[in-house]
Amino acid sequence: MLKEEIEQIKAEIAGLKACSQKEAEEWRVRLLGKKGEITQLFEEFRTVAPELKKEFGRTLNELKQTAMAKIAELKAATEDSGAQDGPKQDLSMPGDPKDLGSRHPVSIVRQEIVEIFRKFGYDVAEGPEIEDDYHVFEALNFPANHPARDMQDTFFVSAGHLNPILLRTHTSSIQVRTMETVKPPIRVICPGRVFRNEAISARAHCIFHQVEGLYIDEKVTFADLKQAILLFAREMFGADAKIRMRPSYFPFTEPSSEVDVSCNICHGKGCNVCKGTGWLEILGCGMVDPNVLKASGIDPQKYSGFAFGMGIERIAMLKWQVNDLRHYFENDLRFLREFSTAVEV
Ligand code: 2NM
Repeated sequence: MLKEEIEQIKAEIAGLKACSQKEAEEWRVRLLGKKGEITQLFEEFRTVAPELKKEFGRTLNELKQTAMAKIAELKAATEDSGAQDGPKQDLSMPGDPKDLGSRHPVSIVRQEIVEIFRKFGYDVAEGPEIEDDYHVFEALNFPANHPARDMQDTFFVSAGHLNPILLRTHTSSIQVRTMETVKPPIRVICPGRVFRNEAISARAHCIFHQVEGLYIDEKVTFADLKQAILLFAREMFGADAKIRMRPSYFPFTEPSSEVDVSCNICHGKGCNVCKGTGWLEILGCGMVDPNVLKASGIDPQKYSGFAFGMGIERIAMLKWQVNDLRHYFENDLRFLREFSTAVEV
């Protein structure tokens, strides 16, 4: 009797199939649960004659092992397939590393410059990269036949008009737009991309970035300009930075000046970065020409102001001793990764 039952269950186990974890578990309960078929056989086994116990005991145990192995197999096979069980994930696996990248050196320096002037009370203004001749040249006191108005130096979008459309060659056009719309006092800093028709070399590119500043109020003097630039240089290049001013010329300022900062590498002793002079040129500046104020509707009798402009790539080259401007535009990861720890991202 017992023998027949064992054979029957053995056959049943051999043909077992399950489509899900749930079904496999139902089979386990049916065979090996408290009231399961095999469990019942162990009950019956108690009544078996002592001389047969050895043999039956062995077959019964074998049956139990076979059932357990089969159930384990069914459970393993249905592990990933059961929609009702949800997908199985190994939560101990390490995550996918994400390459976050880092800020571009030009962005790092632009942000540094802008933050310094923001601290001084300047607002930040931006404007269009595609501009008209009026805002880039005419309102800024560039004479009609100034070379910058030539095709050689400026990218024209549509020439031949009274007021041609062009790519701005400096961000001063933003300042013109500010003067047109804001009543003094004006304190504004204008970062942006500018375009000049230059042959690309280690020192020049046809696209680069500028930050220009403008300060207009009653009784603004050259002494205010000098102090603003000195404080900027100390913030940017260190508390011991010194500046010197050389006379220069720009159409929109009178008088005009170029500014050098003491070389922060050799501290004035002379090295190959400052070419032995102890000084590095950082920006141009001057007192806003009365014609410029007048053109934008500001009374030069009542107001005066100073303006300044600097190339961001140039400052970044000095800061990190980069000797070729083209590195900033080529996006070579070996170069960009050099700056990944320069600031928090
Ligand atoms: C420079 C140098 C000197 C400048 C002038 C003006 C404006 F709009 F007020 F006339 N904006 N920026 C200026 C003056 C820019 O860059 C080397």
